[in-house]
Amino acid sequence: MDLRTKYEAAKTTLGTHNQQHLLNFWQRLDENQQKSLIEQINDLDLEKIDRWIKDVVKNPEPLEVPTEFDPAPYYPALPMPDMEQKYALALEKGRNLIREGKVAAFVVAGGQGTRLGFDGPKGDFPVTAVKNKTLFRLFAESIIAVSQKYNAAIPWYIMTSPLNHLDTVEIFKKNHYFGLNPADFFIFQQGTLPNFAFDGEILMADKDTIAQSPDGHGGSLRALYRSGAVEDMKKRGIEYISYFQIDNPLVKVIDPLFIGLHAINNAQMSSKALKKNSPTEKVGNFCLVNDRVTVIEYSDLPDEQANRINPDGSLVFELGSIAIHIINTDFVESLNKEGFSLPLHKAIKKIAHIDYEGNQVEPKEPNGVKLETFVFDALPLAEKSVIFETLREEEFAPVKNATGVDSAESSRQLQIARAAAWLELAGVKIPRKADGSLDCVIEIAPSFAVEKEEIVKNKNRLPKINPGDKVYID
Ligand code: UD2
Repeated sequence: MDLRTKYEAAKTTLGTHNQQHLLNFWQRLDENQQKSLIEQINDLDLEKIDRWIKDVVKNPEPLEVPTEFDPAPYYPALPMPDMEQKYALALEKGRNLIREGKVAAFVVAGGQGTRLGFDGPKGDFPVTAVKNKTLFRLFAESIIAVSQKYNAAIPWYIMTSPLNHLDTVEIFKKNHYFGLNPADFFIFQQGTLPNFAFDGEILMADKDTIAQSPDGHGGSLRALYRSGAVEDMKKRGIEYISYFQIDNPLVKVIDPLFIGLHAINNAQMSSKALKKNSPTEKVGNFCLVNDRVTVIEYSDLPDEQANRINPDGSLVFELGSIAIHIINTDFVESLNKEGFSLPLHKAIKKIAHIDYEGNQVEPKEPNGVKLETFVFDALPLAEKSVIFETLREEEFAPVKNATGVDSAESSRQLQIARAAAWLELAGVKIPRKADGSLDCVIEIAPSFAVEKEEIVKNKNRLPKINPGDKVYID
């Protein structure tokens, strides 16, 4: 089909879906721009988009919130005495699966990091307390450490988005993959979804470019499949995907106990959870809806439910999601083969675009809708799903904001506190000020320990720490 014919066909189709304005500047585009725009238009599923506009973009209450739900059962961070044997079995199982090369690491790193105010992929943000290692370097070193410990390859899959893909590839190349074997490194892009004005018109970012944004971390489930990552995993014999976010330097990238609990329960997708620090903390809540594990967003959990208290004083809905999952490769494959879809969440945003005259508009107020899918919405699609509690001080120190809560500084303090707690376990005296706060800065390299048990094992190699010291242990 020549370009003219393609244009005519697109014009007719767009006309029937009230989106003909996408071609407003056709005459002013050169041939390459015209080709690119036609490709973008042909990639739009306009039938689906019509439904999204009606059901989500223009609908003030797009998502149905379940009305009947219970708290979800979970495995506590520390086993009750009657469960100790099960935990021991699970740990052994997890370790064996890693040893057998059946586990891969997977980070979602397609987000924009706008809140952090960092210009570049968030993975390139320096986070550690002494060496200022970036998130990418820290995770790479953790993967290498686990891989050496178990004498097994642990491939690392990284999802980016069109916003940061090329920069991310460049960072890894420039840094020689931070010591990883490039053969065990697989990077791919997530999908995008068009941005809408409130009336449902698709916005144009430029005369030849449709305004689009990444399709949310839920897009990872499709992108893993479409990119060939799942096929690559199957070739390697990877059965379990250890999913984490780019923003949490304390995450146990590969956690044998979590993997083992998931595996011995024959689960398809499992989650780590934290006890919330307040009834309305801004994290998703783990619930059971129709017997399936479901995350209900904090904004959707009615206050009277959020505040419900058990007889022992604990919260009924006490568990929050911190976006750490184990997902079976087979589960991702079967979702895609069955043509699954996740609910679309809408975010009302300021979206830069061009107007009908082609002038750039930088809105001061929200002017449109971005759509996203969330990975935890796949949990109810799993027949079996395990929740494993982890401890905040052990595994959660996200870097999200420039200052204050969940900032680089708060994360750094939490990283130092965990390092200090690990050393204290091994009998090291940690200098503290009169008010009890730490009087030293400590960073433990993943090559030295990725779990506290390794610190205890390497006791004899630990330094003495004096007040005011800055110590890097590797
Ligand atoms: C997420 C969870 C929240 C809690 C918290 C823990 C949602 C809606 N909320 O909040 O419940 O678990 O994390 O830290 O998820 N990403 C992509 N592509 C996208 C969008 C995001 O790869 O299109 C990645 C992003 O790079 C990051 C992660 O997903 O690694 C989380 O994204 P976020 O910063 O938007 O999530 P947040 O902090 O709102």
